[in-house]
Amino acid sequence: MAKKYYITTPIYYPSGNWHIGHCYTTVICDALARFHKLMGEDVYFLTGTDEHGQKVEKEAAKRGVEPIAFIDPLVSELKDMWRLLDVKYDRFIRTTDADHVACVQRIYQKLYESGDIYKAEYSGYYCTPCEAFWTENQLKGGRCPDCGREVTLQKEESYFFRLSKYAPRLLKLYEDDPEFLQPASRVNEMVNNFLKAGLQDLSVSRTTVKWGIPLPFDQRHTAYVWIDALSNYISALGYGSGDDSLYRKYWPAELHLVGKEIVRFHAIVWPAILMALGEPLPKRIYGHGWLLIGGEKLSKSKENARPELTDPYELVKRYGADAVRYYLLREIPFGSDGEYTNEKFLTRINADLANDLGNLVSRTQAMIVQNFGGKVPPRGKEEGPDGELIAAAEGLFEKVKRAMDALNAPEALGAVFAVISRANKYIDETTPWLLAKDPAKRARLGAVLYNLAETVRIVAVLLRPFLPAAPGRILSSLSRSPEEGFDALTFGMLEEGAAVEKLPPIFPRFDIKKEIAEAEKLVAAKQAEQKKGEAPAKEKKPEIAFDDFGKIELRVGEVVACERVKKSEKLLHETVRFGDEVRSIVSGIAKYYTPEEMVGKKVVVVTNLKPVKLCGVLSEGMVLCAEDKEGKLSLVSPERAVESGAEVR
Ligand code: ME8
Repeated sequence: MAKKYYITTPIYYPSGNWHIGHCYTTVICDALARFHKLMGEDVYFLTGTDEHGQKVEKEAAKRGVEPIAFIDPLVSELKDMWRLLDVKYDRFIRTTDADHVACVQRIYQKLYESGDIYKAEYSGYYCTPCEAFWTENQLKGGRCPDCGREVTLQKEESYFFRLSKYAPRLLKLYEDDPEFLQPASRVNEMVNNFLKAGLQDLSVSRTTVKWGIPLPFDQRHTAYVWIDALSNYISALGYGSGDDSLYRKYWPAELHLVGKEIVRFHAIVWPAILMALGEPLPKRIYGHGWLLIGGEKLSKSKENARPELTDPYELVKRYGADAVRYYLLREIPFGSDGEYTNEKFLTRINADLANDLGNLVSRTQAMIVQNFGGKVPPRGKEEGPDGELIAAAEGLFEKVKRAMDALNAPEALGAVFAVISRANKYIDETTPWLLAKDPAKRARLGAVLYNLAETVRIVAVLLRPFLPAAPGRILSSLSRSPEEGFDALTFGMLEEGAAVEKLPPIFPRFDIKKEIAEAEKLVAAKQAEQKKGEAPAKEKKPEIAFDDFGKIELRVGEVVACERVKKSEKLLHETVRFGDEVRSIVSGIAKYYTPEEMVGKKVVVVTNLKPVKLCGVLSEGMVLCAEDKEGKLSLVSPERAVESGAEVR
């Protein structure tokens, strides 16, 4: 039976502004999944979106839409990005999927029944962007230790997970199984920063967040987003459902690949939950480094993700999926951070793809077409540097495999490109252009070109996990299947007489200066457009005399009744009391306040405006509001309690 290989990416926050830092984890997972499929293994590759929580709830409310209406287009964008980058997953899970919701509820129920979840009061610091709780000691200068942003003190009734109970087992796990969490530096981080000090029980429910999964035993509470999110790794396989065949087949996962900032959740909280459920633990968690810009994490919420330079859609459109994937897989030393610049990206793809690989392929094809009528020449006798090239090509699979077992795509690609360089050097050593001039050396020319074509074939097969497009085209040009697999890595399988086609350059060479100048131009144009779109600075009104101001009558009124104005989306009709007097007032605030919210509010009203009728309803005054940059209105109210009818001066 084929070996099982279950691999996961983290599930992404539906935040939009996707940048190439986001692509990093998933492109590596895709390369690993493709590699293991080519190894003949039974692979299941999972990715998806993490859709619940306060952040989404707030963003949706800001836009005046339901959370799901806010999320859906962002999820489509993310899926488009994976399609564009040729990422082939087996399932895209959304935490709003019904089967996931049911599974999370089952997990909570089970932990509640076993006593691992209990009710108490929560008091702690919450970082909304990171959806993470911190104790006072863990804060850095009073701020979130992960992102440096403000935290809020929260107190509420909450259910807790007995995380503290699992600290000794977690410590033992790290000791017994050095493979479990990698690289090793992350183990030290977990032990020194968290486990040594002892773990506190974890608050795993909220009453203040409505956009979440209701707990089955207490519907007033929703599940803490990280428990909801981590559960995706088993809910996607039907854990605990009527059909758990995928779970039985694929769990435990071979690898959870995650960014280093979320190792804490994966290496402490997740195994503890699985221990509490009595389920096996994933075999390996790897915390990779970040793509940096100017030394800082490339991040959607920071200014540094300048779209034209870091937008994967733009990059793939200009340079192709193979190039973007190659850069991500080759350039950043695995496990460490790597600085991203357009220059580094272009330099890397020019040097490796256009020059080294592109030249080897085109020179080999051209010489076979020119000298052998586009037919693979006979293999011939081995001599000179042949043995070294053949050994390099034949030994390549082992090197790539060793690197991929260590998840090290840069090393695997380094090995492939070392063989490509060896082959280019072989051309210089054997000088086939000179051999072609001497009819007596035709057999030798044939042998040299055979060795080159066969090296190109082997290299193409081994590039398949990393680059989804070019290797298939190279293989087809040698009359081989574009899907040629790892069972065809023996040197000498290319058949004499097979047709060889001369392809147009597979990777164009880019003029780096010109490309960068164009990207900068795009950024400037986009910024100018954004400026245009911004509301023009409000013109200052002319100065007025105090007497003019004195003509305006402002009074505090209390809203005693309120309803929507029929046939208008904008207007509310309020009945406002000023001492003994009651007035009818119409205001354009229906987008920002419900009629129920308005009743009982004290508002400031201009009471000597000439009455008008709005949508047929009499308005005898104007309620004052402040308007923010996005045009959102907030009522102006007296800061302390005052009687209705009080004058405002
Ligand atoms: O963390 N460089 O989601 P996310 C490298 N929903 N990788 C980067 C990066 C950068 N500059 N920026 C982001 C979450 N990433 C949670 C996960 S899993 C149960 C819940 C990576 O959308 C990041 O490290 O913030 C992570 O692996 C992935 O993008 C998704 O991050």
